Amino acid sequence: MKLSYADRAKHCKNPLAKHLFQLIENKKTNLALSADVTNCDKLLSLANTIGPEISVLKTHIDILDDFTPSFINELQKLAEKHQFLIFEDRKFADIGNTVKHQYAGGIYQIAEWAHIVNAHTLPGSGVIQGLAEAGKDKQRGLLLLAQMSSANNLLTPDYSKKTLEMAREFDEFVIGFIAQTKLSDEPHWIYMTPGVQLSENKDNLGQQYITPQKAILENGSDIIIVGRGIIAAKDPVSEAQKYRKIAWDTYLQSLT
Ligand code: S5P
Repeated sequence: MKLSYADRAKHCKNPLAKHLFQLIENKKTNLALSADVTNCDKLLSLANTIGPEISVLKTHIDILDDFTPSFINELQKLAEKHQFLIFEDRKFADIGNTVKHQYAGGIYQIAEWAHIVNAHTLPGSGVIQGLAEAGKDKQRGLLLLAQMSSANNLLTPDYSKKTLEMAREFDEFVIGFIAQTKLSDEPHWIYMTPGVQLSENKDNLGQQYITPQKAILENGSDIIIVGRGIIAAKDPVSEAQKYRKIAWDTYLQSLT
């Protein structure tokens, strides 16, 4: 029998992973919003209106045209108000020393505000060690990219398997994976799946979509990440509610 999110919280070494499982269970939402807009006010407005529907809000801070440090304070207030975690989708992919600076410093100071970040394992485990040096004491969590949604990507099954092995070495900081399918039955890993829309679809730049049902029920994902499926809809709030209900009902179905 599949464990509930609440049961899985008990297996986590990383306090943030524990908190996220509990948050999902309490708020009853396994939906993440990918808030890929280029304007701060637009992002804050999405966070405020869709915040009640989600457990995680994913940002690409470097696509904002009008970023100022005060934007972060506003976003943090909304994360507190609506109880969601902030995931900066930075996809770190360099040697440990460089990613440590990219994570902690620069104009974005990501480690100060992003509960979750992600990294490619291509450079080897130094990328995880470098990020852990800047994030572990702040009780942050790292997701490793084990698979991607885009066509012709180079993340082979062997690469995914080695990514899982690397994660196991650093299971106090790594909380799970960006993946299309679950990689193992260890209950503490959190699987977040992007490339999700209501129908199997593609965009014209290589993105490939699967449905929430396929992601959660067939592929064993925990959290679906939805961007344009919600933000490009006529009514993003009601669309988010629709995705939330489908994702939660599918999770409940997966428990039976
Ligand atoms: O494999 C991946 C990994 C990620 S993090 N495929 C992805 O699409 N993403 C991200 O998820 C991507 O950077 C974008 O922010 C989001 C998908 O957006 P959508 O509009 O296609 O739903």
